[in-house]
Amino acid sequence: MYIVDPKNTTRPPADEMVMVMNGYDTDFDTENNFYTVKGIFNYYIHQPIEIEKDRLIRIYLANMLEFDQINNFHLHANMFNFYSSGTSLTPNEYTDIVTMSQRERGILEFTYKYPGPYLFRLTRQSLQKKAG
Ligand SMILES: [Cu+2]
Repeated sequence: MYIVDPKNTTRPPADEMVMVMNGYDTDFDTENNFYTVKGIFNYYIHQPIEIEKDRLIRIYLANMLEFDQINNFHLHANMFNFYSSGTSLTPNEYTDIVTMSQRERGILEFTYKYPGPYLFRLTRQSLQKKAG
């Protein structure tokens, strides 16, 4: 994924990640048999992504699905600001689900206040602190 920020503007500080939605046609019948985020089927069910409570999270999301015309992404127990194509600093909508056509991209921004069985596991340590 190639990210281009708007010229002369900056988004607020956040822990950022890239998510690419795709699928696998394992029997070559031009229909997907498995759907994934970042390539590994059901990976985040057992390995939730660690995020910091109340920290702004930014996901650069791309739908690279083949064969299916659309795909969607949703959060559990939370809402997010969605910036279609990521070309503006003003969100297009505040929602808990976004439906994207093939090759569509966008940016999600959200925070989590409460722990729960999500795609994300809340921690007190941010991703940036761990990386540094
Ligand atoms: Cu779900």
